Amino acid sequence: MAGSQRRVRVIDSHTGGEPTRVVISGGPELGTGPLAERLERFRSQHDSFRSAVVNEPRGSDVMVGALLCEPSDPSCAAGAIFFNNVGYLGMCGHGTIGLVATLSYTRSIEPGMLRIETPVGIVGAILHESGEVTVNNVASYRLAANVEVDVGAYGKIRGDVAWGGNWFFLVRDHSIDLELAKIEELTNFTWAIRQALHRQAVTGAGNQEIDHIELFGPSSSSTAESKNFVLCPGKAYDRSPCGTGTSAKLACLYADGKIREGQIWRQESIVGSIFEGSIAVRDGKVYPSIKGSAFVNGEGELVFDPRDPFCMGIRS
Ligand code: PYC
Repeated sequence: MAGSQRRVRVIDSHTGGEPTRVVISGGPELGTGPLAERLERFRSQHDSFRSAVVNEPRGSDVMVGALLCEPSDPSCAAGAIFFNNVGYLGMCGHGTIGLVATLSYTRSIEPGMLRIETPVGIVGAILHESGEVTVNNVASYRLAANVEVDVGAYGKIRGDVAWGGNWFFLVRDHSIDLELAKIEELTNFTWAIRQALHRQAVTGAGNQEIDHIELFGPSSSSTAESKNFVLCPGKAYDRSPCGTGTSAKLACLYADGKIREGQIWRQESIVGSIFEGSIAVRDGKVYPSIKGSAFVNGEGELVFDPRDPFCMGIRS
């Protein structure tokens, strides 16, 4: 029977508590061309593979997958398509840090600079001698400030719509403490905001759905400027400070004149992990950099047994 079982080699890591499962080999054949096109092939022809890798019983709602791909741009060391329990991510900051730590673990890269192709563009990364990783993200911007949404029983809530590689609704004004003990309340509140945005047709550019909701509050650590809670598209919360969410925050801070080029912004997550963010401005565009650490915590083969009724994951 072992001969008919498909095997998929993966390396697991976590970045500030948020897991990344990198598919090293055994993934679907997506052909060549830009990663945005290969992502569409992944979505339309191999979506069950996504579910098999990250959903229960092999994964969990919080697991983020990264399919390691041959880049179409020869200047890139690697390409990656990120995915989660319900679909695909344009970019993923914690996942890119996890990917770089994984490539270092497999000795595919040495400390220094590299470029990584993603479906939303090429991002830069620096693997520091310390093992920390800086991600130089895609250009990020605030699309709309102080947008009011009617969130039913929660009343009217105001927030900014911003792009950091994914679409975010960023809320400062709310009354829930950002504490792990309040996870259920935070999840219900942010899920209600997401549904309200959908009902009221508040979207990102080109009518793209805003599928990440980010709340801010004071940091519990004297070493961070702010703490966040980020609700991801599949209703799991980000254990890390969210690389693309911190990028969206940096773009809003810049738009408000609250951060200058090179200034450090430390973003604490709901579990207490910290990313160090800063921005560079080129041709009027804001390019965030996010520095953090990831640790490899697992390595192995996923076994796809055709007799297993849940072989391709439990899909909601
Ligand atoms: O770090 O960008 C991020 C991210 C997105 C979703 C989960 N993490």
